[in-house]
Amino acid sequence: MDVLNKTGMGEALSSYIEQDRPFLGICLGLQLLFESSDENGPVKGLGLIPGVVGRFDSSNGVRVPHIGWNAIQITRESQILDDIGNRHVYFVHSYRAMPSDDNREWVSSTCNYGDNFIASIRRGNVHAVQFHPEKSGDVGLSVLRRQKPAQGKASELAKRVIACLDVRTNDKGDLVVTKGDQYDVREHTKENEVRNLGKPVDLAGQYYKDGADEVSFLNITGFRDFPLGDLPMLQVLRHASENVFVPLTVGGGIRDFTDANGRYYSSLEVAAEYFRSGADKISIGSDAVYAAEEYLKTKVKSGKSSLEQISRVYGNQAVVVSIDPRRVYLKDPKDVEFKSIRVTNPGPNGEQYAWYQCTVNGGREGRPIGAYELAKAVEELGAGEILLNCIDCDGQGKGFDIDLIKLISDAVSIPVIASSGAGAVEHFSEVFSKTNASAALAAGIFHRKEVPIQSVKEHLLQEGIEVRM
Ligand code: 1PR
Repeated sequence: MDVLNKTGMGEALSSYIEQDRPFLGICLGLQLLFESSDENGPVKGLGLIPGVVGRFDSSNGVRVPHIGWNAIQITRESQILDDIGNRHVYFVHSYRAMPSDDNREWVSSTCNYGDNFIASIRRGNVHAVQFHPEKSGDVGLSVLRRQKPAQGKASELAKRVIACLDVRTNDKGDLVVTKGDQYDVREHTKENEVRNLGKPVDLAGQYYKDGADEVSFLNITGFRDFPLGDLPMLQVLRHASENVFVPLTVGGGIRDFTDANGRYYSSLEVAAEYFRSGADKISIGSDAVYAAEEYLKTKVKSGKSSLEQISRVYGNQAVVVSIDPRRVYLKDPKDVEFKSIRVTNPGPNGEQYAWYQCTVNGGREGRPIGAYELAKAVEELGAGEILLNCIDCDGQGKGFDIDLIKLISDAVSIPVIASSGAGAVEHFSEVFSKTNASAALAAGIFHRKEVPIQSVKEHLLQEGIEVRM
């Protein structure tokens, strides 16, 4: 709104819309039509539609931000949305407008998430949607192209299935998708080369076609190769986003950095470059661990960490924190000051307890903080979502670490993505039935074509778990 007001565009837009000229607002493009918004505010909107944009209330039992594929209920003929009432569309936001008697003539669909909020509005040629058609796969594209989408069945927020591409430069200098066993990505051969499972842009395009609900790129050597010096990664994002119409997340190397010539780059600049290149969300690993340690030590939010700065500027729905914990078995939970749990499967020496130690630099260094403490701290610092890996399970194909995922997904009220260890379709239904994870991510089984994404979705559907088909 600041920019629109400063440039005179606010007034111009208002008179354009008043004249019923063709308009399509997306996300904030819907919210700014209202009188005001509580986000970073109150901020005055264009005031064309009665109502105030407020924050979701997590005491209604929902995780905030609202991230993922949800169903919408068409309430009135809207021309562009009439055919998508039974399909999932992609939302990512913490604030929403509510229907009321005063704005009834505008509301064309609603969505249920804790309460019924406005999913779209229409009056004459003026349309706006809270969800992202440009990220809603074929259904969203059908809205933009004014075509009829295929039939589907959607009733609530779907559990997401995410394909993850761990990316790094191999010894020949090519950027490849690789995959580790407990984070070790080198082949155990004489050459000891980096495992090469394909090209990042090609695989991302393939997973989009196969039905992935999101694609994540993790620049796994970002902690040592500064991403803005690593232009291929930005190019990967640019090319991938030309053909992938579901959300893209990118992580690796998001931190403040001073290069060899003494030029300083802020983490905000790194994130901005990732967003400009096509990322919808960025993911922070090591730097979030340092920020959480500092916060727990000082009990003060400095506002200076990459996590706090990026979430302040771009909103917490755009900031994922990626956690790389390692399980440490304990004989006695009192042996550590961190949160420990009674494990389902005892350790190698019959230990009944474990804590989950956070690591940095791709699992190379253990830190004095547990996954539980980290998750709660980063939620307070502004993370919008947690990507929960587990070094012990990574690449093992024996299933997710249910104990860990339950611990973390019960501890926070932001969405948690379960990661590491998927080896069969049953592992996905297990994680969704036994924990409060909002999404499950896998890498190896998709790269090696052992289990197609479609089979995961069909299995979940059979098990009565809502998914986007
Ligand atoms: O610390 O901010 O530079 O971020 C680095 C990022 O790179 C972190 O998100 C970290 O998780 C990731 N990373 C670093 N080293 C590795 C490695 O494997 N050597 N990859 C790595 C993490 C874990 C998952 C993996 C799942 C699923 N990979 O992303 O894809 O475990 O695998 P599976 O289904 O095959 O079991 P920073």
